Amino acid sequence: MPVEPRLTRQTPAPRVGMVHLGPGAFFRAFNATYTEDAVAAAGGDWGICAVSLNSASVRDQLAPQGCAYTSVTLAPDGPSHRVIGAVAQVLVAPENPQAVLDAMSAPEVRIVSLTVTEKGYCHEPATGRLRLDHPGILADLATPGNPITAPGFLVEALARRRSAGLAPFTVMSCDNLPHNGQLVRAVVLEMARARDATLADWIAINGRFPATMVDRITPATTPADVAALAAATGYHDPACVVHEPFRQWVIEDDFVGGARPAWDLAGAQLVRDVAPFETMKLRCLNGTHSALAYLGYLAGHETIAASVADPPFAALCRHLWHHEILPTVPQPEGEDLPAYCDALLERYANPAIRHRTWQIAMDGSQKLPQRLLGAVADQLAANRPIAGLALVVAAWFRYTGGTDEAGGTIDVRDPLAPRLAAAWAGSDSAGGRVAAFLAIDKVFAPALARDPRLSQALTVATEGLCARGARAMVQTLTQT
Ligand code: CS2
Repeated sequence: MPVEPRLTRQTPAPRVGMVHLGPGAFFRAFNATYTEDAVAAAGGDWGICAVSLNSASVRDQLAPQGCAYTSVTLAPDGPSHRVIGAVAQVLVAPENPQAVLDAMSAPEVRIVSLTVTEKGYCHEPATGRLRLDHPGILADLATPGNPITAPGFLVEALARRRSAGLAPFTVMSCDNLPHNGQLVRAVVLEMARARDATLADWIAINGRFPATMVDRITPATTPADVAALAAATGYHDPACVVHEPFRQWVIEDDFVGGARPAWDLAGAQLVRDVAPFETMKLRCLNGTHSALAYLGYLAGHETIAASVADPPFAALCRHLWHHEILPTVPQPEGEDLPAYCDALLERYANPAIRHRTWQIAMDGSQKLPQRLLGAVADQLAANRPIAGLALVVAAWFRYTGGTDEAGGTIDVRDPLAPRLAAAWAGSDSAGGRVAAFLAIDKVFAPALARDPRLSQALTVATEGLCARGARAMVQTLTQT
Protein backbone atom coordinates (compact mmCIF):
# COMPACT_ATOMS: atom_id res chain seq x y z
CA MET A 1 0.00 0.00 0.00
CA PRO A 2 1.33 3.46 -0.85
CA VAL A 3 2.17 5.57 2.17
CA GLU A 4 1.96 8.89 0.37
CA PRO A 5 -1.33 10.85 0.27
CA ARG A 6 -3.25 10.74 -2.97
CA LEU A 7 -2.91 13.60 -5.48
CA THR A 8 -5.95 15.89 -5.22
CA ARG A 9 -7.31 18.50 -7.60
CA GLN A 10 -6.33 22.03 -6.57
CA THR A 11 -8.25 23.96 -9.24
CA PRO A 12 -11.99 23.75 -10.08
CA ALA A 13 -12.81 21.31 -12.88
CA PRO A 14 -13.23 23.18 -16.18
CA ARG A 15 -16.60 23.31 -17.95
CA VAL A 16 -16.84 20.60 -20.57
CA GLY A 17 -16.59 21.61 -24.24
CA MET A 18 -15.11 18.46 -25.71
CA VAL A 19 -15.59 14.71 -25.41
CA HIS A 20 -12.59 12.45 -25.93
CA LEU A 21 -12.89 8.74 -26.69
CA GLY A 22 -9.90 6.72 -25.47
CA PRO A 23 -8.44 8.25 -22.28
CA GLY A 24 -5.19 6.25 -22.39
CA ALA A 25 -1.70 7.47 -21.58
CA PHE A 26 -1.16 9.08 -24.97
CA PHE A 27 -4.27 11.27 -24.69
CA ARG A 28 -3.27 12.36 -21.20
CA ALA A 29 0.31 13.14 -22.25
CA PHE A 30 -0.71 14.86 -25.47
CA ASN A 31 -4.24 16.16 -26.16
CA ALA A 32 -4.87 17.13 -22.55
CA THR A 33 -1.55 18.94 -22.08
CA TYR A 34 -1.98 20.92 -25.32
CA THR A 35 -5.55 21.79 -24.32
CA GLU A 36 -4.46 22.91 -20.88
CA ASP A 37 -1.86 25.18 -22.48
CA ALA A 38 -4.35 26.51 -25.06
CA VAL A 39 -6.89 27.41 -22.39
CA ALA A 40 -4.18 29.01 -20.25
CA ALA A 41 -3.22 31.14 -23.26
CA ALA A 42 -6.64 32.09 -24.60
CA GLY A 43 -9.38 30.87 -22.26
CA GLY A 44 -12.53 29.07 -23.37
CA ASP A 45 -14.71 26.34 -21.90
CA TRP A 46 -12.77 23.39 -23.21
CA GLY A 47 -12.80 20.98 -20.32
CA ILE A 48 -12.65 17.39 -21.47
CA CYS A 49 -15.13 14.63 -20.74
CA ALA A 50 -12.97 11.54 -21.31
CA VAL A 51 -14.73 8.32 -22.26
CA SER A 52 -13.32 4.85 -21.96
CA LEU A 53 -14.89 2.42 -24.42
CA ASN A 54 -13.46 -0.60 -22.64
CA SER A 55 -12.25 -0.83 -19.10
CA ALA A 56 -12.96 1.20 -15.99
CA SER A 57 -9.30 1.38 -14.94
CA VAL A 58 -8.55 4.97 -16.02
CA ARG A 59 -11.76 6.24 -14.40
CA ASP A 60 -10.97 4.31 -11.22
CA GLN A 61 -7.53 5.93 -11.11
CA LEU A 62 -8.65 9.45 -12.01
CA ALA A 63 -11.96 9.84 -10.16
CA PRO A 64 -10.52 9.74 -6.59
CA GLN A 65 -8.18 12.60 -7.56
CA GLY A 66 -10.84 14.83 -9.17
CA CYS A 67 -9.49 13.78 -12.61
CA ALA A 68 -6.23 15.66 -12.04
CA TYR A 69 -3.05 13.72 -12.82
CA THR A 70 0.65 14.28 -13.32
CA SER A 71 2.39 14.61 -16.64
CA VAL A 72 6.00 13.51 -16.12
CA THR A 73 8.47 14.72 -18.72
CA LEU A 74 11.40 12.33 -18.95
CA ALA A 75 14.30 14.34 -20.30
CA PRO A 76 17.68 12.60 -20.61
CA ASP A 77 18.98 14.83 -17.78
CA GLY A 78 16.11 14.15 -15.39
CA PRO A 79 12.33 14.29 -14.94
CA SER A 80 10.01 17.25 -14.38
CA HIS A 81 6.40 17.08 -13.19
CA ARG A 82 3.28 19.05 -13.88
CA VAL A 83 -0.29 18.49 -12.69
CA ILE A 84 -2.86 18.60 -15.50
CA GLY A 85 -6.44 19.64 -14.77
CA ALA A 86 -7.93 19.66 -18.30
CA VAL A 87 -9.97 16.49 -17.75
CA ALA A 88 -13.24 17.32 -16.02
CA GLN A 89 -14.89 13.92 -15.97
CA VAL A 90 -14.34 10.30 -17.02
CA LEU A 91 -17.14 8.03 -18.21
CA VAL A 92 -16.97 4.29 -18.81
CA ALA A 93 -19.08 3.50 -21.85
CA PRO A 94 -19.96 -0.15 -21.10
CA GLU A 95 -21.27 0.89 -17.66
CA ASN A 96 -23.52 3.62 -18.97
CA PRO A 97 -23.66 4.20 -22.73
CA GLN A 98 -26.56 6.64 -22.29
CA ALA A 99 -24.42 8.98 -20.18
CA VAL A 100 -21.83 8.98 -22.95
CA LEU A 101 -24.45 9.74 -25.61
CA ASP A 102 -25.86 12.51 -23.39
CA ALA A 103 -22.41 14.05 -23.08
CA MET A 104 -21.79 13.84 -26.83
CA SER A 105 -25.21 15.34 -27.59
CA ALA A 106 -24.83 18.30 -25.22
CA PRO A 107 -24.99 21.66 -27.05
CA GLU A 108 -21.80 22.89 -25.36
CA VAL A 109 -19.79 19.96 -26.74
CA ARG A 110 -18.32 21.05 -30.05
CA ILE A 111 -15.56 18.52 -30.60
CA VAL A 112 -15.32 14.75 -30.15
CA SER A 113 -11.72 13.65 -30.45
CA LEU A 114 -10.43 10.09 -30.55
CA THR A 115 -7.38 8.07 -29.58
CA VAL A 116 -8.91 4.62 -29.85
CA THR A 117 -5.91 2.94 -31.56
CA GLU A 118 -5.91 1.67 -35.12
CA LYS A 119 -8.34 -1.15 -34.45
CA GLY A 120 -10.89 1.15 -32.78
CA TYR A 121 -12.14 2.38 -36.16
CA CYS A 122 -13.39 -1.11 -37.07
CA HIS A 123 -12.05 -0.67 -40.58
CA GLU A 124 -10.17 -2.84 -43.03
CA PRO A 125 -6.53 -1.69 -42.71
CA ALA A 126 -5.72 -2.46 -46.36
CA THR A 127 -8.67 -0.49 -47.79
CA GLY A 128 -9.75 1.95 -45.06
CA ARG A 129 -13.40 0.85 -45.34
CA LEU A 130 -15.71 0.11 -42.43
CA ARG A 131 -15.94 -3.62 -41.73
CA LEU A 132 -19.64 -4.31 -41.92
CA ASP A 133 -18.86 -7.85 -40.70
CA HIS A 134 -17.15 -6.56 -37.53
CA PRO A 135 -19.02 -8.01 -34.52
CA GLY A 136 -19.17 -4.62 -32.78
CA ILE A 137 -20.46 -2.89 -35.91
CA LEU A 138 -23.08 -5.60 -36.43
CA ALA A 139 -24.20 -5.13 -32.83
CA ASP A 140 -24.32 -1.34 -33.18
CA LEU A 141 -26.39 -1.57 -36.36
CA ALA A 142 -28.79 -3.95 -34.61
CA THR A 143 -29.20 -1.73 -31.51
CA PRO A 144 -28.01 1.77 -32.46
CA GLY A 145 -29.33 3.30 -29.23
CA ASN A 146 -26.89 1.24 -27.14
CA PRO A 147 -23.60 1.44 -28.97
CA ILE A 148 -20.32 -0.24 -28.07
CA THR A 149 -17.91 0.88 -30.81
CA ALA A 150 -16.46 4.31 -31.55
CA PRO A 151 -18.25 4.55 -34.93
CA GLY A 152 -21.47 3.45 -33.20
CA PHE A 153 -21.21 6.21 -30.57
CA LEU A 154 -20.31 8.87 -33.12
CA VAL A 155 -23.20 8.06 -35.44
CA GLU A 156 -25.83 7.70 -32.71
CA ALA A 157 -24.75 10.94 -31.03
CA LEU A 158 -24.76 12.76 -34.38
CA ALA A 159 -28.25 11.38 -35.06
CA ARG A 160 -29.44 12.71 -31.70
CA ARG A 161 -27.94 16.13 -32.38
CA ARG A 162 -29.66 16.24 -35.75
CA SER A 163 -33.01 15.36 -34.15
CA ALA A 164 -32.45 18.04 -31.53
CA GLY A 165 -31.72 20.67 -34.18
CA LEU A 166 -28.09 21.05 -33.06
CA ALA A 167 -25.02 21.38 -35.25
CA PRO A 168 -22.83 18.28 -35.43
CA PHE A 169 -19.64 18.20 -33.38
CA THR A 170 -16.30 18.13 -35.13
CA VAL A 171 -14.87 14.59 -35.17
CA MET A 172 -11.11 14.75 -34.71
CA SER A 173 -9.13 11.53 -35.00
CA CYS A 174 -5.76 11.59 -33.23
CA ASP A 175 -4.65 8.08 -34.10
CA ASN A 176 -1.62 7.10 -36.15
CA LEU A 177 -3.54 6.38 -39.30
CA PRO A 178 -3.00 7.88 -42.73
CA HIS A 179 -5.60 10.49 -43.66
CA ASN A 180 -7.20 9.89 -40.28
CA GLY A 181 -9.76 12.64 -40.91
CA GLN A 182 -10.91 11.13 -44.19
CA LEU A 183 -10.81 7.67 -42.67
CA VAL A 184 -13.03 8.45 -39.70
CA ARG A 185 -15.33 10.41 -42.01
CA ALA A 186 -15.68 7.42 -44.34
CA VAL A 187 -16.31 5.04 -41.44
CA VAL A 188 -18.93 7.35 -39.89
CA LEU A 189 -20.69 7.98 -43.21
CA GLU A 190 -20.75 4.30 -44.10
CA MET A 191 -22.21 3.43 -40.71
CA ALA A 192 -24.75 6.28 -40.92
CA ARG A 193 -25.75 5.25 -44.44
CA ALA A 194 -26.37 1.70 -43.25
CA ARG A 195 -28.92 3.23 -40.84
CA ASP A 196 -30.48 6.15 -42.71
CA ALA A 197 -29.29 7.80 -45.92
CA THR A 198 -30.65 11.21 -44.90
CA LEU A 199 -28.55 11.09 -41.72
CA ALA A 200 -25.47 10.27 -43.78
CA ASP A 201 -26.19 13.20 -46.10
CA TRP A 202 -26.66 15.58 -43.16
CA ILE A 203 -23.33 14.50 -41.66
CA ALA A 204 -21.58 14.70 -45.04
CA ILE A 205 -22.77 18.27 -45.55
CA ASN A 206 -22.48 19.67 -42.03
CA GLY A 207 -19.83 17.53 -40.34
CA ARG A 208 -16.13 18.29 -40.16
CA PHE A 209 -13.38 15.71 -39.82
CA PRO A 210 -10.00 17.44 -39.61
CA ALA A 211 -6.93 15.29 -40.16
CA THR A 212 -4.20 15.43 -37.52
CA MET A 213 -0.64 14.27 -37.12
CA VAL A 214 0.18 13.52 -33.50
CA ASP A 215 3.58 12.80 -32.03
CA ARG A 216 4.84 12.23 -28.52
CA ILE A 217 6.54 9.06 -27.34
CA THR A 218 4.53 7.87 -24.34
CA PRO A 219 5.28 4.38 -23.02
CA ALA A 220 2.77 2.63 -20.79
CA THR A 221 3.08 3.83 -17.17
CA THR A 222 4.66 1.21 -14.89
CA PRO A 223 4.48 0.75 -11.10
CA ALA A 224 8.11 1.92 -11.03
CA ASP A 225 7.06 5.22 -12.65
CA VAL A 226 4.33 5.72 -10.04
CA ALA A 227 6.82 4.96 -7.24
CA ALA A 228 9.44 7.33 -8.69
CA LEU A 229 6.84 10.11 -8.86
CA ALA A 230 5.82 9.48 -5.26
CA ALA A 231 9.45 9.62 -4.16
CA ALA A 232 9.96 12.92 -6.01
CA THR A 233 6.71 14.69 -5.09
CA GLY A 234 5.44 13.07 -1.91
CA TYR A 235 2.07 12.12 -3.42
CA HIS A 236 0.62 8.98 -4.95
CA ASP A 237 -0.76 9.31 -8.49
CA PRO A 238 -1.50 6.01 -10.23
CA ALA A 239 -2.89 7.95 -13.23
CA CYS A 240 0.40 9.70 -13.99
CA VAL A 241 1.78 9.55 -17.51
CA VAL A 242 5.44 9.52 -18.53
CA HIS A 243 6.59 10.89 -21.86
CA GLU A 244 9.44 12.47 -23.75
CA PRO A 245 9.91 16.28 -23.82
CA PHE A 246 9.16 16.47 -27.57
CA ARG A 247 5.64 16.96 -28.87
CA GLN A 248 4.31 17.88 -32.31
CA TRP A 249 0.70 18.31 -33.37
CA VAL A 250 -0.27 19.24 -36.91
CA ILE A 251 -4.00 19.87 -37.34
CA GLU A 252 -6.08 20.58 -40.41
CA ASP A 253 -7.88 23.80 -39.49
CA ASP A 254 -11.39 22.69 -40.37
CA PHE A 255 -13.81 22.73 -37.42
CA VAL A 256 -17.59 23.11 -37.29
CA GLY A 257 -18.18 26.86 -36.91
CA GLY A 258 -14.41 27.30 -36.43
CA ALA A 259 -14.85 26.26 -32.77
CA ARG A 260 -11.69 24.85 -31.19
CA PRO A 261 -9.29 25.58 -28.35
CA ALA A 262 -6.41 27.88 -29.29
CA TRP A 263 -4.10 24.89 -29.76
CA ASP A 264 -2.00 27.05 -32.08
CA LEU A 265 -1.06 29.21 -29.08
CA ALA A 266 0.14 26.03 -27.39
CA GLY A 267 2.50 25.27 -30.27
CA ALA A 268 0.29 23.14 -32.53
CA GLN A 269 0.60 23.79 -36.27
CA LEU A 270 -2.79 24.56 -37.81
CA VAL A 271 -2.41 23.91 -41.53
CA ARG A 272 -4.46 23.32 -44.66
CA ASP A 273 -2.87 20.01 -45.62
CA VAL A 274 -1.70 17.56 -42.97
CA ALA A 275 -0.90 14.73 -45.40
CA PRO A 276 2.84 15.41 -45.96
CA PHE A 277 3.43 15.69 -42.18
CA GLU A 278 1.47 12.53 -41.59
CA THR A 279 3.43 10.55 -44.17
CA MET A 280 6.68 11.86 -42.73
CA LYS A 281 5.73 10.86 -39.19
CA LEU A 282 4.08 7.51 -39.94
CA ARG A 283 6.86 6.29 -42.20
CA CYS A 284 9.93 7.84 -40.56
CA LEU A 285 8.96 7.45 -36.90
CA ASN A 286 6.37 4.72 -36.68
CA GLY A 287 7.99 2.72 -39.51
CA THR A 288 11.36 2.54 -37.77
CA HIS A 289 9.65 2.09 -34.40
CA SER A 290 8.06 -1.07 -35.78
CA ALA A 291 11.41 -2.08 -37.30
CA LEU A 292 13.10 -1.78 -33.91
CA ALA A 293 10.14 -3.49 -32.25
CA TYR A 294 10.19 -6.69 -34.34
CA LEU A 295 13.88 -6.98 -35.16
CA GLY A 296 14.92 -5.59 -31.76
CA TYR A 297 12.64 -7.94 -29.87
CA LEU A 298 13.87 -10.96 -31.84
CA ALA A 299 17.46 -9.89 -31.13
CA GLY A 300 16.70 -9.78 -27.40
CA HIS A 301 16.34 -6.02 -26.90
CA GLU A 302 13.72 -5.07 -24.35
CA THR A 303 13.39 -1.38 -25.16
CA ILE A 304 13.78 1.03 -28.07
CA ALA A 305 16.63 2.78 -26.26
CA ALA A 306 18.44 -0.56 -25.78
CA SER A 307 17.94 -1.38 -29.47
CA VAL A 308 19.46 1.83 -30.78
CA ALA A 309 22.30 1.59 -28.28
CA ASP A 310 23.28 -1.53 -30.27
CA PRO A 311 25.12 -0.02 -33.29
CA PRO A 312 23.66 -2.24 -36.05
CA PHE A 313 20.16 -1.17 -34.99
CA ALA A 314 20.96 2.54 -35.12
CA ALA A 315 22.47 1.82 -38.54
CA LEU A 316 19.27 0.01 -39.49
CA CYS A 317 17.23 3.16 -38.83
CA ARG A 318 19.60 5.26 -40.90
CA HIS A 319 19.58 2.71 -43.69
CA LEU A 320 15.80 2.60 -43.78
CA TRP A 321 15.40 6.38 -43.72
CA HIS A 322 17.97 7.24 -46.30
CA HIS A 323 17.54 4.42 -48.80
CA GLU A 324 13.98 3.22 -48.49
CA ILE A 325 11.75 5.67 -46.59
CA LEU A 326 12.75 9.27 -47.29
CA PRO A 327 12.61 8.77 -51.09
CA THR A 328 8.87 8.11 -50.59
CA VAL A 329 8.12 11.05 -48.27
CA PRO A 330 6.83 14.34 -49.72
CA GLN A 331 8.39 17.52 -48.37
CA PRO A 332 6.24 19.00 -45.57
CA GLU A 333 6.48 22.77 -45.36
CA GLY A 334 9.08 23.94 -42.89
CA GLU A 335 10.54 20.49 -42.14
CA ASP A 336 14.15 19.47 -42.81
CA LEU A 337 13.71 15.74 -43.38
CA PRO A 338 17.29 14.53 -42.76
CA ALA A 339 17.40 16.65 -39.58
CA TYR A 340 14.01 15.24 -38.56
CA CYS A 341 15.45 11.71 -38.80
CA ASP A 342 18.62 12.64 -36.87
CA ALA A 343 16.39 14.03 -34.13
CA LEU A 344 14.36 10.81 -34.12
CA LEU A 345 17.46 8.77 -33.38
CA GLU A 346 18.21 11.05 -30.44
CA ARG A 347 14.63 10.71 -29.19
CA TYR A 348 14.88 6.90 -29.42
CA ALA A 349 18.17 6.94 -27.54
CA ASN A 350 16.70 8.84 -24.55
CA PRO A 351 17.75 6.50 -21.71
CA ALA A 352 15.02 7.84 -19.41
CA ILE A 353 12.29 6.39 -21.65
CA ARG A 354 11.72 2.67 -21.27
CA HIS A 355 9.54 2.02 -24.28
CA ARG A 356 9.22 -1.71 -24.64
CA THR A 357 9.70 -3.29 -28.04
CA TRP A 358 6.92 -5.69 -27.05
CA GLN A 359 4.48 -2.79 -26.56
CA ILE A 360 5.18 -1.33 -30.00
CA ALA A 361 5.05 -4.80 -31.59
CA MET A 362 1.36 -5.07 -30.66
CA ASP A 363 -1.35 -4.91 -33.34
CA GLY A 364 1.06 -5.13 -36.26
CA SER A 365 -1.72 -6.20 -38.63
CA GLN A 366 -3.31 -2.80 -38.04
CA LYS A 367 -0.06 -0.84 -38.22
CA LEU A 368 1.99 -2.31 -41.05
CA PRO A 369 0.06 -0.91 -44.02
CA GLN A 370 0.58 2.76 -43.15
CA ARG A 371 3.96 2.39 -41.48
CA LEU A 372 5.78 0.14 -43.92
CA LEU A 373 3.73 -1.17 -46.81
CA GLY A 374 3.00 2.27 -48.29
CA ALA A 375 6.73 2.90 -48.54
CA VAL A 376 7.23 -0.60 -50.01
CA ALA A 377 4.64 0.11 -52.72
CA ASP A 378 6.17 3.51 -53.53
CA GLN A 379 9.68 2.09 -53.68
CA LEU A 380 8.58 -0.73 -55.98
CA ALA A 381 6.68 1.66 -58.24
CA ALA A 382 9.90 3.62 -58.69
CA ASN A 383 12.05 0.49 -59.04
CA ARG A 384 13.97 1.29 -55.90
CA PRO A 385 15.28 -1.17 -53.25
CA ILE A 386 13.10 -2.67 -50.52
CA ALA A 387 15.50 -5.10 -48.81
CA GLY A 388 15.37 -3.27 -45.46
CA LEU A 389 11.61 -2.83 -45.40
CA ALA A 390 11.19 -6.47 -46.44
CA LEU A 391 13.43 -7.53 -43.56
CA VAL A 392 11.14 -5.68 -41.15
CA VAL A 393 7.99 -7.24 -42.62
CA ALA A 394 9.61 -10.69 -42.47
CA ALA A 395 10.54 -10.00 -38.82
CA TRP A 396 6.85 -9.34 -38.19
CA PHE A 397 6.05 -12.75 -39.75
CA ARG A 398 8.68 -14.38 -37.54
CA TYR A 399 7.49 -12.50 -34.44
CA THR A 400 3.81 -13.33 -34.91
CA GLY A 401 4.82 -16.97 -35.44
CA GLY A 402 5.01 -16.83 -31.65
CA THR A 403 8.44 -18.30 -30.88
CA ASP A 404 11.55 -16.23 -30.21
CA GLU A 405 15.09 -17.04 -31.29
CA ALA A 406 15.81 -18.86 -28.03
CA GLY A 407 12.71 -21.06 -28.45
CA GLY A 408 10.65 -19.09 -25.89
CA THR A 409 7.01 -18.16 -26.39
CA ILE A 410 6.19 -14.63 -27.53
CA ASP A 411 3.02 -13.05 -26.10
CA VAL A 412 1.64 -11.89 -29.45
CA ARG A 413 -1.17 -9.31 -29.15
CA ASP A 414 -3.01 -8.69 -32.38
CA PRO A 415 -6.65 -8.91 -33.48
CA LEU A 416 -5.47 -11.32 -36.20
CA ALA A 417 -3.12 -13.30 -33.92
CA PRO A 418 -4.57 -16.79 -34.63
CA ARG A 419 -4.51 -16.20 -38.38
CA LEU A 420 -0.92 -14.93 -38.23
CA ALA A 421 0.24 -17.87 -36.11
CA ALA A 422 -1.43 -20.24 -38.58
CA ALA A 423 0.28 -18.56 -41.54
CA TRP A 424 3.65 -19.18 -39.90
CA ALA A 425 2.90 -22.69 -38.66
CA GLY A 426 1.27 -23.84 -41.90
CA SER A 427 4.54 -24.35 -43.73
CA ASP A 428 8.19 -25.15 -43.03
CA SER A 429 9.49 -23.29 -46.02
CA ALA A 430 10.09 -19.55 -46.16
CA GLY A 431 8.30 -19.35 -49.53
CA GLY A 432 5.24 -21.13 -48.14
CA ARG A 433 5.08 -18.85 -45.13
CA VAL A 434 5.47 -15.71 -47.21
CA ALA A 435 2.66 -16.84 -49.53
CA ALA A 436 0.39 -17.53 -46.55
CA PHE A 437 1.00 -14.06 -45.08
CA LEU A 438 0.62 -12.28 -48.42
CA ALA A 439 -2.79 -13.92 -48.78
CA ILE A 440 -4.05 -11.97 -45.76
CA ASP A 441 -5.83 -9.25 -47.71
CA LYS A 442 -6.75 -7.36 -44.54
CA VAL A 443 -3.07 -6.38 -44.45
CA PHE A 444 -1.68 -6.70 -47.96
CA ALA A 445 -3.47 -4.98 -50.83
CA PRO A 446 -3.84 -7.50 -53.68
CA ALA A 447 -1.69 -5.58 -56.17
CA LEU A 448 1.19 -5.45 -53.70
CA ALA A 449 0.74 -9.08 -52.67
CA ARG A 450 1.04 -10.14 -56.32
CA ASP A 451 4.32 -8.31 -56.95
CA PRO A 452 7.02 -11.00 -57.36
CA ARG A 453 9.72 -8.56 -56.24
CA LEU A 454 8.04 -8.34 -52.84
CA SER A 455 7.54 -12.07 -52.36
CA GLN A 456 11.12 -12.68 -53.39
CA ALA A 457 12.55 -10.09 -50.98
CA LEU A 458 10.35 -11.42 -48.17
CA THR A 459 11.41 -15.01 -48.84
CA VAL A 460 15.11 -14.13 -48.73
CA ALA A 461 14.58 -12.18 -45.49
CA THR A 462 12.44 -14.90 -43.86
CA GLU A 463 15.01 -17.56 -44.71
CA GLY A 464 17.80 -15.40 -43.31
CA LEU A 465 15.91 -14.65 -40.09
CA CYS A 466 15.35 -18.35 -39.46
CA ALA A 467 18.87 -19.42 -40.39
CA ARG A 468 20.94 -16.56 -38.97
CA GLY A 469 18.77 -14.54 -36.59
CA ALA A 470 17.67 -10.92 -36.51
CA ARG A 471 20.88 -9.26 -35.36
CA ALA A 472 23.02 -10.94 -38.03
CA MET A 473 20.50 -9.98 -40.72
CA VAL A 474 20.48 -6.37 -39.55
CA GLN A 475 24.25 -6.34 -39.56
CA THR A 476 24.46 -7.71 -43.08
CA LEU A 477 21.86 -5.25 -44.37
CA THR A 478 23.60 -2.24 -42.93
CA GLN A 479 27.08 -3.28 -44.08
CA THR A 480 26.11 -3.49 -47.74
C1 CS2 B 1 4.44 3.54 -31.35
C2 CS2 B 1 3.70 4.85 -31.20
O1 CS2 B 1 3.25 2.01 -30.02
C3 CS2 B 1 3.54 2.32 -31.17
O2 CS2 B 1 3.16 1.69 -32.14
O3 CS2 B 1 5.08 3.50 -32.59
O4 CS2 B 1 2.85 4.83 -30.12
C4 CS2 B 1 4.67 6.04 -31.09
O5 CS2 B 1 5.37 6.00 -29.88
C5 CS2 B 1 3.94 7.35 -31.21
O6 CS2 B 1 3.24 7.38 -32.42
C6 CS2 B 1 4.91 8.52 -31.13
O7 CS2 B 1 4.25 9.68 -31.44
